[in-house]
Amino acid sequence: LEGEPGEPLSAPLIVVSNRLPFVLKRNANGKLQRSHSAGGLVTALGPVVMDCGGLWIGWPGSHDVRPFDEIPEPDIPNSGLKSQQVKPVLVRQELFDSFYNGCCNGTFWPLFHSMPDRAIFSSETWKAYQEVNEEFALKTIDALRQVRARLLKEYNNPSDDSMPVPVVWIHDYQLMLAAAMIRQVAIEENLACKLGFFLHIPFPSWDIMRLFPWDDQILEGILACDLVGFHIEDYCTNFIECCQRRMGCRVDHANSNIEYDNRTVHVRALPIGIPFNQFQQLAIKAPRVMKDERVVLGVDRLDYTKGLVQRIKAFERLLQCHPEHLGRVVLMQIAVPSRTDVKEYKALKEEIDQLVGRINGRFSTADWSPIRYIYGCISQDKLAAFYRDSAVALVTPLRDGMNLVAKEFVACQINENGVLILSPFAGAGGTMREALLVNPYEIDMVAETIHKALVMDEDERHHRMQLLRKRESSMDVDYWMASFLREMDQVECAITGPPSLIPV
Ligand code: GDG
Repeated sequence: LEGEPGEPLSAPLIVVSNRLPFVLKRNANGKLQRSHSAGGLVTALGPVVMDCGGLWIGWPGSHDVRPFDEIPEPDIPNSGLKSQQVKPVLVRQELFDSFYNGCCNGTFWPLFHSMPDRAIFSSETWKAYQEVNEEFALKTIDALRQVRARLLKEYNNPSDDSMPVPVVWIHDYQLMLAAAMIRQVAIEENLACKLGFFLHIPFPSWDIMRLFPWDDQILEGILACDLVGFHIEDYCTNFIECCQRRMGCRVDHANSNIEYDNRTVHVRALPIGIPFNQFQQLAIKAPRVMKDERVVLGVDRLDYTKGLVQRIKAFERLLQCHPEHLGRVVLMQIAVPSRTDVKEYKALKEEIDQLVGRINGRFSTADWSPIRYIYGCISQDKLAAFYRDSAVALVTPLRDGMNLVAKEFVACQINENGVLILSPFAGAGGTMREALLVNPYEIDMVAETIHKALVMDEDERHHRMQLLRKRESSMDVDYWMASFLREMDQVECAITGPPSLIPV
């Protein structure tokens, strides 16, 4: 992406995501400070945005930021985006809550995970969703104007063919309408750009999607993009079918392209990866944190899609049916608090608290308890040590876009001793074929699969883990990002017209 000196500048990238790659907080003196977030997306995209002089648009994680506040520079030089590269979207707290807790997490999260009974359909929160998407779109338009002004300055001739076309990359279910609004203004103002969208959660089937009263507007929003990426083929198929049946789109199945509004929308399966080397290095360095016991590990945000209740019940069934594991094996479940102000998440926490208490009461002895349950977040170093030293990882969501935990476990398995148990209902279940796949709803079968993993011979464990590690190390998060941007490169810019000569 980065142009060599003397070469034309490569395409500036504008990333649009619900959250900025850091959180803004005030310190004791009332000064705004950045606290860094260590997610894979940030690690992969941050340096690209930095190097191409791009921009990142998102909510700064706090309502305590006045629009005129400067975004503070990162404390460590070169460790993050410059303040001019960040455009915070600031929305009234009440509106943001209605958008985020209401529409995003109360409607789209359950619906897109094929759990329509949990979804709330409300015209009020839908309106908030539209308004907040508009705010993001307006900031993106500002960013496009800024980028165009810079390009016009750098290229003396505005009709120079080698002038790069800015790429806008929108992320996830919080921002499914933004592209339509961006395209409309970009056409009006002749702001050449390419629009891309990646959905990090599953895309549901037509039968589920059609339950949403304003499904056509969502589809229109996504179809405003030139490139649409999903984790796996199944989600592409669902999206394409929705576009055919609801919007009457013509589809070129052989090339996975949709014709819409006299344009071609490219639909691609681009499975996300993790920063494999980073996790592997953490695992090499991290000191031991566990005692001499065999650990079955679960790591999840506390969310009903992750199948925690079913998993804990399956572990109970294991102890009941295979008492040889009593006193020897421990289920270590890390549950990261998530969406704690939503009623359903509070109820789920209570259910898990009770379940863990009952099972520990049933099986514990003076020097052993079957379940170690951590409700909280642990450091990445510790997490890497847990991944490295566990005998089994239980990744059994009821539904999950991809699931990064399965991949991080594999990256940290430097001794190749562990076994991955995986749900076929996670995107990862489609590619991590050497894992033991099991239906999370079938509790007896999950118990038997844990048993199988615990007694699996060393050769088989090594063989499976080696293959899993090989795939994830080559298809890491950088590979994913480069694949998306390569696809974008091949897409034609549908907003043509020579750039305006009037600098904005
Ligand atoms: C969405 C989609 C898709 C967890 N506990 C701790 C901790 N974590 C980190 C893990 C992992 C991340 O949280 C969870 O990622 P997942 O992929 O499992 O799940 P979602 O948050 O639901 O993410 C998902 C993903 O987007 C990417 O496209 O795979 O399907 O739902 O990275 O490491 N990190 C630390 N301490 C913890 O206690 N430090």
